[in-house]
Amino acid sequence: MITRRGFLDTTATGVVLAALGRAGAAFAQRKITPGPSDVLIVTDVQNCFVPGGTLPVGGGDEIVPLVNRLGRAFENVVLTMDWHTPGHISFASSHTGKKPFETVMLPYGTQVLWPDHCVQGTKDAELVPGLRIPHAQLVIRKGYRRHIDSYSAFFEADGKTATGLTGYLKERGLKQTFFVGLATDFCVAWSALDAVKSGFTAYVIEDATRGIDTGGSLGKAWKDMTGAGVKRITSADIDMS
Ligand code: VGL
Ligand code: ZN
Repeated sequence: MITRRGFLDTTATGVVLAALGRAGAAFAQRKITPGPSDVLIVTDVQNCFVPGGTLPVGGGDEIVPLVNRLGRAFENVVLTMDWHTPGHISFASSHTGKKPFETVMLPYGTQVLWPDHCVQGTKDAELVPGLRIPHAQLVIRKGYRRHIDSYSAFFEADGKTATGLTGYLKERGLKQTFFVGLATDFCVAWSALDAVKSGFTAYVIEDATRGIDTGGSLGKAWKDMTGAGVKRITSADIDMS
């Protein structure tokens, strides 16, 4: 649900805009008030991706308070978890002579290789203890097949094996997806791109994400996302009052 603040707005912002006159009104930011068909998708806020974890994303822990605040503004929240088998194909340790952040060619395409991370059932794979969104309704685990990775919460890395999230969101009448979490350039970007492909509107709340940025991946991810129609916003665009 999108509301536009007007001249008759009696909030502090409205008063300031009224004082600025027409010029001010032109800059009036529309805020998004999350409603019943909006869903916040909290991507992989797990111990593995914050400092101290096995694949730490710089500043990954810094987003947690903001993610919690955003969570309170959304009645619908889905959590995702990267959830790999031991010896997963995305681990450099599964490929002789390969080091983390190198790539290999797999039947489904190029795979970046990672340190062993988010192994099923380990402390490393748990949601970060500071994450407080008790009303989250669904946890989607992904990347749980040994021979196929899944950055996206919608489709595994072959681009066609569905996780079930599309059906879940559609059956619940959820239409606008808002992404936060880790990492901007992998699981957040791939999920947001697939959300658009599956017919959802997709927003990425940039200040509630952090990127890995290996080999130019962060710049490429934003280019791909904005090119596909993913909306790049910040938490200031969301009405959290
Ligand atoms: C992720 C690399 C490997 C992510 C998951 O959550 O962005 N990145 N596995
Ligand atoms: Zn992974």
